[in-house]
Amino acid sequence: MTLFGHLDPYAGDPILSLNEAFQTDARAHKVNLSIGIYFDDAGRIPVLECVHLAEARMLAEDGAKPYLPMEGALSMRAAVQALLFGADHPALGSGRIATLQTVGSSGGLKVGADFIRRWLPASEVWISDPSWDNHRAMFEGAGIAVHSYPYYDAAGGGVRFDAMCTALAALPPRSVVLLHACCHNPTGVDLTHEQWRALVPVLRERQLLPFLDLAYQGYGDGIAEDAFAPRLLASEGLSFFVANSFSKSMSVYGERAGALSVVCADRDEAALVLGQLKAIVRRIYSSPAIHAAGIVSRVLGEHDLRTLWEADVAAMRMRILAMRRSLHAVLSAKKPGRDFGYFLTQRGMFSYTGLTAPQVDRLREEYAVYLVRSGRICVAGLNRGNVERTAEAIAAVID
Ligand code: KET
Repeated sequence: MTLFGHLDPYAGDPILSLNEAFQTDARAHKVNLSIGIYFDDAGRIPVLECVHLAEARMLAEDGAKPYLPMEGALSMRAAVQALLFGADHPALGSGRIATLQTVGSSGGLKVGADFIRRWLPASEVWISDPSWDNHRAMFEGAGIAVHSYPYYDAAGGGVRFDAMCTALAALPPRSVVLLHACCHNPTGVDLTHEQWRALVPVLRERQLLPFLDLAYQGYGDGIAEDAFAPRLLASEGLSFFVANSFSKSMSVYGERAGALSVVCADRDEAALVLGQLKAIVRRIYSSPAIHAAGIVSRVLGEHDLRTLWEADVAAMRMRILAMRRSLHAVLSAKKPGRDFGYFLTQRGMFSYTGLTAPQVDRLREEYAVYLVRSGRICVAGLNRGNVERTAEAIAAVID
């Protein structure tokens, strides 16, 4: 009897393992639409100039690298609050937001999940149908039951908003509702401003606890525009969580830069919440990364870097839109009579193509085009050199 012989073999992660498989594919013409990473027109992960300059300034200072506090760097936490809610938002002045720097927004989701398990033990979590695969895994991993609410309308391509509200209105009080603040993953289909506004009374009347995931800020309509949901919920006086990421918006995936903010009833409650979030962090990873904090606080806080960043985010968003138009044009020409309008209306990095798992397998095996088996494509993996070929491959596998 060995100690570990009884382990189940790991089946792999639907996104990360596919991305690993892509790396080992020897075909030169391979196309990676699997993972939510922004690639530039040359197919590279860009190093944004603002990030490069922030790092150069940090190096020039030759600073020591102490442990950060459990809650992360104060400069980053303050900058995150202003970014998410707007510097003038009354919720900032009232001190009712507890924000901590986390290990990516994944860290924020995990810390939030552990907090919910500990302090709201009767609460269960509802995620959209469909959602990012890891949402279910993370909350279940924290010992919380996870359910789903109606979201994507496969027939019409929009949101099943009435069904969603009806389902949420029937939940037990204090249920946690996971909502994508912008650029819904995997569908690219977001709530409109009117729908967000209509959701507020449902959340309030049922005393639900919204948990916003804001991983793609700037890829939808703009940096401030994509923060519409947290700003609205804070203005409406709701209490909620928001986990946000800089992985995509600053192209710093491996730095693990993210944050968790909890909007509370008042300053005293926020202090209580922050204290317990710190206790949770201490038990998982003790404190977050100082390099991530240095990058984010500088890019957000130093005027010249901020200006560069905003221009870069706009350029990344526009390039994705151009790829959406190219994909739409080639597919519409190849398959007349079929409606590919969803490529143009879906927002952010992802499009939900409706491709079936066998079609996805054919794309990978015969055409070296990688996408997750749900039919989600990362549009940011397309560029002027591969978009036509990719569209032709998609056209070839759909009947
Ligand atoms: N939330 C969502 C909705 C999300 O898509 C990701 C990453 C994260 C959180 C995690 O981000 P981070 O701040 O880096 O911890 N999504 C892409 C990569 C992944 O699956 O990890 C993806 O969906 O491809």
